[in-house]
Amino acid sequence: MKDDILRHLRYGLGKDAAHSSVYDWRMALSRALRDRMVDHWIPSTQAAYTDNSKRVYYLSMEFLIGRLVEDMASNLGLVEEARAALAELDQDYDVIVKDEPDAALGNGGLGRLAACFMDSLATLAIPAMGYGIRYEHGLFEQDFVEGQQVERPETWLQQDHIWEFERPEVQYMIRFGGHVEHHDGRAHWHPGETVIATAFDTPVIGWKGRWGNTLRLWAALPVKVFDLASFNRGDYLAASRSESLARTICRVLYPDDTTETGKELRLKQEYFFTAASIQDLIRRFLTNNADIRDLADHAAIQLNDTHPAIAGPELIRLLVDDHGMAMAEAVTLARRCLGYTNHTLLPEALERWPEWLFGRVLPRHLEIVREIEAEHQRRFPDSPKILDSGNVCMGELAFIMAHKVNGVSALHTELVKKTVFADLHRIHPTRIVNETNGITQRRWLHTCNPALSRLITDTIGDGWITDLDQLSRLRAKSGDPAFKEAFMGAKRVNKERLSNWVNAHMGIALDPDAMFDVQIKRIHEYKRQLMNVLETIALWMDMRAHPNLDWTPRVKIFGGKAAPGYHTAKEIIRLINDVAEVINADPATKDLLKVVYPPNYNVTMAEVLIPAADLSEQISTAGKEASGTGNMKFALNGALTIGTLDGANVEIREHVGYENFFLFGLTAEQVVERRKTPGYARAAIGASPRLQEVLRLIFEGRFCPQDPGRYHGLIGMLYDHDYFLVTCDFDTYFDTQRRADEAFKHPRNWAAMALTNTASMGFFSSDRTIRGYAEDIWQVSSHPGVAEA
Ligand code: 26V
Repeated sequence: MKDDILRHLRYGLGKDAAHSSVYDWRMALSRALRDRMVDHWIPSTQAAYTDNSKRVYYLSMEFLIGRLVEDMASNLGLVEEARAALAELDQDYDVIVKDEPDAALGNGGLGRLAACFMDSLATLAIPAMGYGIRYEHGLFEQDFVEGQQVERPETWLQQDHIWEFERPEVQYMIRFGGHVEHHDGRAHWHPGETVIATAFDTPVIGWKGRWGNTLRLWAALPVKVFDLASFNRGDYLAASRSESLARTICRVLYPDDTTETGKELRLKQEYFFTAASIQDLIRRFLTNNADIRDLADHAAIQLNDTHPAIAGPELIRLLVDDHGMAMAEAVTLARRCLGYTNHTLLPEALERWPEWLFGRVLPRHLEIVREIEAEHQRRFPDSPKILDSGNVCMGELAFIMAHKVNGVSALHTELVKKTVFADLHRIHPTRIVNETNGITQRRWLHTCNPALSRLITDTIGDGWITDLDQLSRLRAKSGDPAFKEAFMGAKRVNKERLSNWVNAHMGIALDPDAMFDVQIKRIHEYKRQLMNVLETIALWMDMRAHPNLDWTPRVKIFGGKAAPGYHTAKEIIRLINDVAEVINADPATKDLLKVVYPPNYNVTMAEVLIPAADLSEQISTAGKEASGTGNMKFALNGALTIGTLDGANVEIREHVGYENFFLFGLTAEQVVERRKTPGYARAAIGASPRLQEVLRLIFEGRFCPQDPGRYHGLIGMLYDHDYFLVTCDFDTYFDTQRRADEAFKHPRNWAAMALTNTASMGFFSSDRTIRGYAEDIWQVSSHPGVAEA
């Protein structure tokens, strides 16, 4: 390893050891690791090819992979070797891995799930390919200026991204616009513009290198670099038109995960990567197989939400227009290949494209959608429509074109059946299935929490790394004082690590003995960060009013970004920061309460925050959070959850035991009922002197004396349009927090609850989720694996 690092330093980077920066060392280490990855990757790829295995194609607009060096070293079992080699070269492994930028090609849960799935697919040796977009700029970076979110472009590709291999030989023409002619019994699409999709491949190696898959991200190239004829005619814009479309299409990740944008560029991004992926998988199929009618026996295509839902019409287009298949047969074959995962019930996040826009960008696809619609309406006259009120409804399209549709938690799947797809579920009663989300324990325990990981392995061996159910053997230890002490010792190490980080980066001194209470996720009204900050204020007021009570010291930690155009979410961010400033400066509560909101929350920050948490905030309005996956990461790392009966919280609580979970709040059904009661928010506020007091304080400008009216809009909203029922759940939330305070005063008891959480999380491994998809949706099996290189 040492020789390899030095060789890469010299011949890959043109540097000698004496004059190398941390960046140079990181590049050299990464290349040395990459060589070893390739030795597992190529045999896997070859084996899948020679065996003509059925492959999974996971189509996703987002892959939130984060840093890779540690993950790769860990999956290859090379962490200690790399550390030792670098030490001999007078370099610190931990410093070097922290130099890596975080690849943020996703917004949140949906993108991170895709990354966890890639890890599990490789570990389970299921031949698979992830397909997505190689954005030039990932999710924006967040700064706070006077407490307000400011966005800066993210620039991960300004450094060499050495994990990827450019594949200039893999290119597909992607066409847009123009018109369609029908003659010779065929459709002929004459596009208005064309770009080239070209591939960049990143190997994804599973545990101990038993198998390797590929994450293939598409970038766009112009068909003509420059149109000299137009330029010479003086038409300078036309001369670079193709270049400018190619440059914009992969330029930036859309940072808004709720509001329907209706932006043409987003539709083009979706079609661009989907069309390239479908062409690519058909080409791969045809190198090994003669009859396109066998495609479904070799390709399972999974749509990560509706973003790639154009895959249905695109596949049909290729089958009919290029392979001469009859339309009805093509629809049936496409359906046998396709599965669709729904990740949200929020109506504003369900994609709908104005028909005129859709037809302008994809005229042939609009014809095909009409045929799919006509065929479905003929068979099921009372079916909901894909083409509805001048829109193309991508949810209905994905549902009708998939042989299986899945929700991401038990509760969410039931709600999918009862709400968004109730009518389609009646027509196709066996199509909807549940695959509760999961997380990879390799990144979210083994790598991010070395202290706890070591303790677990010393206690039960390392089988849990690929079989998380083995953690249940820790349950017997909940009465073992020595083990509980060691368990809380690991937590303590992580809390100190976080305290040092907060002190260094924000100048706030934390007490590692305080309860670390963490809410990290995108800022959304339905996730109710607002309720958390209101509770923080209420607690602070109580502490000031009764200084001699036996308070449990708390650190309230927030993290998360708001979509740049989401005004209310940005106000909530500002309020948290304003409240933090006032509370952190209060001498009366300085040993009891701190509020910390580090800017630019991302995967890397999560890896530090989650292992250090005592309490995990999962407090969404019931019925709104499809699953959540952060909730699983916290519980796995021994945090207790305070939460509502929403998403996967329901199943987490079943697994860890009701007594080890702080439950509060209205149920999904009660939420629906309560909204029908006129004036429900004013009634809830009227019944809660504590909430009145908190709202009064904010309204009077206690947290922004220089601009006292700053939050009048936000408070007014709570009185009159509290759609997410912050006011209704506030009192029970406050009381439940006090129960958590009480429990935290009994460390041995708390330790037993915390370790029971860890011990009960086997079910929430993404390995289990992927096995579920493989059996219920994809009909694929694990490969025996390749010999270790
Ligand atoms: C929607 C849109 C709408 C148009 C603009 C761009 C864009 C980007 C993403 C989305 C979908 C957001 C859906 C989502 O992220 N759902 C989350 O999925 C997680 C994984 O299943 C789940 O744990 C979370 O509860 C759910 O909110």
